[in-house]
Amino acid sequence: MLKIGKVESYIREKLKKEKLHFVLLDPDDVEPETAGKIAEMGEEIGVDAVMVGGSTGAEGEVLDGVVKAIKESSSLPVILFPGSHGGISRYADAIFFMSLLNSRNPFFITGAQALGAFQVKRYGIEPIPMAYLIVEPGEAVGWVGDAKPIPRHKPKIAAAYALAGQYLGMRLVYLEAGSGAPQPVPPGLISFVKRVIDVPLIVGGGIRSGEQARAAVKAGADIVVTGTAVEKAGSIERAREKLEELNRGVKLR
Ligand code: 1GP
Repeated sequence: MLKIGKVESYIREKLKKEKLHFVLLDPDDVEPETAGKIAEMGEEIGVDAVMVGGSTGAEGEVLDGVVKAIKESSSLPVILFPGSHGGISRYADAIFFMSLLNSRNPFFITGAQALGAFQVKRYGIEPIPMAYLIVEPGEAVGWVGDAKPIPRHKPKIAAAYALAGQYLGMRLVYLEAGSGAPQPVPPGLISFVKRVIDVPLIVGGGIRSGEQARAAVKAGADIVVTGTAVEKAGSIERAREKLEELNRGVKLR
């Protein structure tokens, strides 16, 4: 069995006490300097990890630059969130080794994973096996990943995929509405999935307010991911306010 590494242990330990908030930074949207500042603020505010990735252009030097800047300015774990095997950086701590289970294209289910596996091993990046499920509308990642997005009013389909992921050995399930989605994953769908699976549940896409973050947690999300709301806040000061608001939403008991 794949050993549980440092970052996954850190996540598991923290989850015994509280719900977690991960900030997603897309190297295609943020400069390394800004990424570093957001990570530094995130650490002060109580964010638990930084995810780095995106569906388009988050590769090579651009990706390395952002990962390095985050590592230099904070001690939060940096977890890669790759759009394909191109989304690997040797400077990251861990990688969500994810399979887009509801893609129509085998490349996103096992192909990119095979192409990236040796790189992950060579660089000693910690792989964390994760089932990745796209819920409507799916946004860019739904289109790029050739997904058949799960209808928002069909929680049972989401739960069936999530359970299949768990039975395939994946240790996390991620429900994704897509970055910048007009609405987050519906709370009813989150709670249905949560009732069926035993592994931690991650929810992201379209969460812009503390209230929405809170609603996701109340419905059963163990980890909430926010990206656009912080990245597009307009200034570093506003990004801090937004991060604080979102973090309060996740951490409030
Ligand atoms: C996208 O779930 C993440 O992969 C975050 O989405 O950018 O809408 O916060 P947002």
